[in-house]
Amino acid sequence: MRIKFAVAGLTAMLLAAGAVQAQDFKPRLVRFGYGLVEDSNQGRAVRMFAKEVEKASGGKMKVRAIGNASLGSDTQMQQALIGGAQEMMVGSTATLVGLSPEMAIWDTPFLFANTKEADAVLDGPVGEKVKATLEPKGMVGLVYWENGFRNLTNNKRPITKLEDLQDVKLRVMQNNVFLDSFKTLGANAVPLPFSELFTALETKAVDGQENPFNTVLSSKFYEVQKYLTVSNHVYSPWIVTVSKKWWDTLSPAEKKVLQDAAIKSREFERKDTREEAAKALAEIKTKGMQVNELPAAEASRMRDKLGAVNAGIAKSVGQGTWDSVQTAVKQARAK
Ligand code: TK8
Repeated sequence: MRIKFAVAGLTAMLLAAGAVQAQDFKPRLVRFGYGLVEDSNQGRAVRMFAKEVEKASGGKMKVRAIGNASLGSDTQMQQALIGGAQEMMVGSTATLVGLSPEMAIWDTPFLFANTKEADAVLDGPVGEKVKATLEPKGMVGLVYWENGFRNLTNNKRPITKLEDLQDVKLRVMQNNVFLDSFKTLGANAVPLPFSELFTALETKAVDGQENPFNTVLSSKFYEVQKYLTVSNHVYSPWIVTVSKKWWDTLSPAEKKVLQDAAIKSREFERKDTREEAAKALAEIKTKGMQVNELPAAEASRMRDKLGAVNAGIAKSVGQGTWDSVQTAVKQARAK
């Protein structure tokens, strides 16, 4: 009798353990930092990832989601990942260009016409190749998330034509492609970390900025910005990264939990971001911003002018990467 019960008990225990083999997981604390506020598409996806990792590791791996740039700006968090002082982060690929010049490929103005093209190229072989350039720099890239198509906001005037950008003091992300692009368009481009942006707008240290609708809403830029111009001038990816130093200490099972959860979070994040973006413009208007569409003819004038920065991007990323991205975009467009 006793033996029978003991065997039954043991079987139940094994079943409860399920696919999760306890010995494959150590207690781990994962500090996952991000720049936006908690109530944002970024925050929602980090929390979704956190839940998924805890569940899949049988509660062994605990992810602490730390938003609002509380752990530092994108570039500061990158340094913490490289040094092993922080385990994970998500941020703009644009802020990684200083470490990995290939990342500049995603800053090519008007590269993608829609999110279908972005998904196909980012998740395809070229996207993987660019992501892999982070490893020798001390970071492991897991997946790309959607930040989204960027649009202009400012306090000076509605941007209805190229010339309206003249002398607008515009905050840009800290990399040369963004700096050159907006200088080329005639703006007075000022590189600043995102974590300093709201205050810079509020104190009028800068006149404007550019980010997707979702961020204009979640970061409450409508409180300090008057005009929004729908320009869709570039698609911005976010990238989820892990400290390589820490990654190398993980078991294969632990790595798999992070990779699988990252893929699930990518699906969740893109869907959530797109749903929010679709409703965002109407909400931005109710918040009092004056919205205008950049006329197609003006968008193509901008595109022509920005052609001048493409040569610089090709040089930064290497002609091979430039060409394979162009080919991948064409293939996605033809589908
Ligand atoms: C958040 C940033 C942000 C980006 C920017 O940390 O800097 O404007 O669009 O999303 O990565």
